Amino acid sequence: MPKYSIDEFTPKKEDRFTFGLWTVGNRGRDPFGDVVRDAISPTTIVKRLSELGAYGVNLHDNDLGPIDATQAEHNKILGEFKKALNDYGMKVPMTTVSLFYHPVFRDGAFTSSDARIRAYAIQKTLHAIDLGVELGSEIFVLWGGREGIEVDAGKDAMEALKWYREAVNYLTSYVTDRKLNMKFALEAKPNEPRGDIYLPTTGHMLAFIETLDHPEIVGVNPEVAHEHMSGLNFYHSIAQSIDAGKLFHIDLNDQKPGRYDQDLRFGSENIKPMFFLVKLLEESGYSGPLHFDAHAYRSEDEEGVWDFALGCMRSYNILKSKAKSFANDAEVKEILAVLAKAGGNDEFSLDRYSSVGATKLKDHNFDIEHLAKRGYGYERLDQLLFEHLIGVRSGFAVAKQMVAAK
Ligand code: GCO
Ligand code: MN
Ligand code: MN
Repeated sequence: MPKYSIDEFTPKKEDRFTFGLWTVGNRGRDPFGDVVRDAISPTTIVKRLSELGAYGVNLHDNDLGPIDATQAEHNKILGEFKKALNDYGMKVPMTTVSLFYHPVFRDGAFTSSDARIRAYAIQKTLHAIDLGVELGSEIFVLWGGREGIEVDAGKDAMEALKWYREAVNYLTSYVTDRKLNMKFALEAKPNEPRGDIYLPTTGHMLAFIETLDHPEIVGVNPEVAHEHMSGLNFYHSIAQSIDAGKLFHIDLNDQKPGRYDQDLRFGSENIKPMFFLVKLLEESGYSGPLHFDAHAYRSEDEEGVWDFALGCMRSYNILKSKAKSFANDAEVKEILAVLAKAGGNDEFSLDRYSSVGATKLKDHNFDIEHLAKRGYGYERLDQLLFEHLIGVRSGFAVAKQMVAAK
């Protein structure tokens, strides 16, 4: 018996859902305890995710095979993996590189104080880019997990940024020189595993990108958990990324405030913020992959892992449907229309400066006492949103209202 009936929220390939091999493959190891689940082979992951309705899988260079695999071992693993992708109609839209797991990266990769390690990190990334190209990926994620410090006395932050920039410039030059169809997406995180990580938020990344040699092929890969760790509003970070034309990829998951990086099932904690996120992604026409960088609770066995994966995708589709019904709710529309009308017209053409306009604006007498008195109606609007999300105001109630409003 299927656990969930087939309904409008059942994931489909067209939904563009992807998971990292490392996400469903997470074995539950944490700093206090060992693995709790057996390894699941990449080919099984491809098969099971495809059956659940996912579009593809993403991977680090070392997710497929160990860092010290021989060429023959590597070819064998890659061959089996490609066959599974083909058999189950799965894509690999994004590839990334592990610059954090091996002890050689204990003081960072692109920002290691050791020039040999900085060079090795670039070499490892060049090979990972080649692997991504071979698998058909068009996005390469750079997550600088170890690019940071515990001891600022040991590393000059200006110097570290310079090394970081040199590395990204080297990689983008490689891609343009070899005419590879690959763009980069930089992923920020404020801390963990380092005490402090350089370029800690998506906003920092966006500013950094403008200082690069090839900014046109570099964007961001914001992660819900990471922005929430910084206490930021993820929806706002995504709006700014889209506004800058830089939302190349996204890491969906969830996070309780003030905790370590939890990478929880999408929608499991912050329902309202995730509602606005999904609404924005859908309404803005974002067409990249919807990637889940999350993992099942440590309490779960393998069955729980597939429940987790299906849950991520269903929750996205449920929020997508809620976003539509909220936008179409007659009462919500009315409140928004009243709000827009009460806001007056743009009689000063603020979208465009002119000298005459500035003189007119300077001379105008605003009745700020009157303006200061108005209320905005946000209480009622937010309560309607709550009722939508909780499910007491959907379907029938909204349809009835829409009829009444005609
Ligand atoms: C984290 C990170 C990682 C990266 C991934 C890609 O949870 O700390 O998000 O999961 O996204 O390793 O490099
Ligand atoms: Mn994370
Ligand atoms: Mn991530």
